[in-house]
Amino acid sequence: MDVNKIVNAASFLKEKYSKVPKIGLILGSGLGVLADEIIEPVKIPYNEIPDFPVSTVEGHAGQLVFGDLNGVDVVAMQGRFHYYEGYSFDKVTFPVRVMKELGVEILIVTNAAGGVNESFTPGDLMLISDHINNMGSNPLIGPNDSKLGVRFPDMSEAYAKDLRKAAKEIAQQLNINVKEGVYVGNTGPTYETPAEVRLLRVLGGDAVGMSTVPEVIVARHAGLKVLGISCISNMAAGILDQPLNHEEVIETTEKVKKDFLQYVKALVKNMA
Ligand code: R1P
Repeated sequence: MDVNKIVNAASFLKEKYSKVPKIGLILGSGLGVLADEIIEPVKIPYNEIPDFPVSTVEGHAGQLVFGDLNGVDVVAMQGRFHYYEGYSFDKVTFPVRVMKELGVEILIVTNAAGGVNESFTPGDLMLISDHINNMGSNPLIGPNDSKLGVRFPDMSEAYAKDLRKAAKEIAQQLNINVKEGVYVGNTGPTYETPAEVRLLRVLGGDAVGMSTVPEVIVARHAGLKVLGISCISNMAAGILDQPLNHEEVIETTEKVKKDFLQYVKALVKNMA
């Protein structure tokens, strides 16, 4: 990871938005609507930001949105990058490095995920308690720049306990039913086979997707606190007798929009 590129991208963004965002949000498939809630938004398309990749997946708009979300200065990624798009892990996680450089302290990472835990229902929100890196590699492989973080980062609390505790309390106050579980990150772009889903369940996975894990590893390396939320967009393969497709993923996120928006806005306010 080239520190100069991180500083350069952050300097470019600081010229467009002079306040310091305290919270960064990565909005998953179909969940980008949250950025539309930002007041007086400053929107910067990814293709204008030096060294930023561009979004290629449906449901990922492809811009950074800075501004006030429920009284808090934030920066939101309306669209994320995935390893299966052909981007290196360095590219996939570059925005997290840039957020850190901008002054972000807390990262809220969201995604659409398949339910592996059979007690889940499509449309459930799940707080990520932990993750399993099943992507066959790690974004920190390569020389370590100690300016960015330590060589061997601790991952015993990848998703901050205090943030999760507060998030559970807020869900109760809002009367939103929020599950908790382990997210498994696969590379995709294929959805899993039924046999793979059975394996992931044995391994302790509750939900599965193709993102989040590299971003969270880099966020922890950079010293950011992380809260993760999955939207269970469908049941993973083999649980229901039906094929999976991305349209259904987007449709389900559309259905939970109201709860998701209300919940994340309340979380942001509480964190500030
Ligand atoms: C598959 O439908 C897509 O939805 C999820 C998967 O990771 C995959 O990209 O997207 P997000 O993880 O970006 O929410």
